[in-house]
Amino acid sequence: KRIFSGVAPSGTIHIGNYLGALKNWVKLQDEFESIFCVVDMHAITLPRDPEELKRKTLDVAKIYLASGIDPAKCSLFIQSHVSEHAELSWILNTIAKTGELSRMTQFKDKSELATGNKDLSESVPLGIFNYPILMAADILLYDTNLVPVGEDQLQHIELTRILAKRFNNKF
Ligand code: LTN
Repeated sequence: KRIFSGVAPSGTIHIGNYLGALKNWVKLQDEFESIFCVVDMHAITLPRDPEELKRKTLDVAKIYLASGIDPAKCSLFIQSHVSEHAELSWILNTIAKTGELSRMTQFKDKSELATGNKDLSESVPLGIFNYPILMAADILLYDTNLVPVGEDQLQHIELTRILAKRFNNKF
């Protein structure tokens, strides 16, 4: 079985990331064909300073290594270095629906944060809206069987399943 997971270099990585995700991944890499990714394209849904993004991207990679993620046991890479993530994301865009994306609770929360109000119709960056599609592309690109993520990501995983089924039905 193959697993895929990623951390975006957006905030500062902290002990919660280690306990919640990385510690678990270290064990999983012995059991599964593991793909771990620094999902830097997920970090540009809000404006970032380019130099800082570069630094944080490498910081996340270093923290993977420091936590015991072993490149001899898994695949470890930076999302933007593999252009197929963006390419599949576009294709999945063509079958996703605005309604289902609008219902994502993380979209609603983040939009409110970005705009400071509840009127989501104006000035919400499309990247926040599309975010779950890029995540679906990450997962589906590798025919992933299992995706170790926190509970806050369940809705995105469910959308991934829906998009995969819809794609297979249509094509
Ligand atoms: N959205 C996830 C990070 C993420 C991810 C992925 C996790 C991006 N792409 C693919 C698993 C699989 C988060 O915020 N934790």
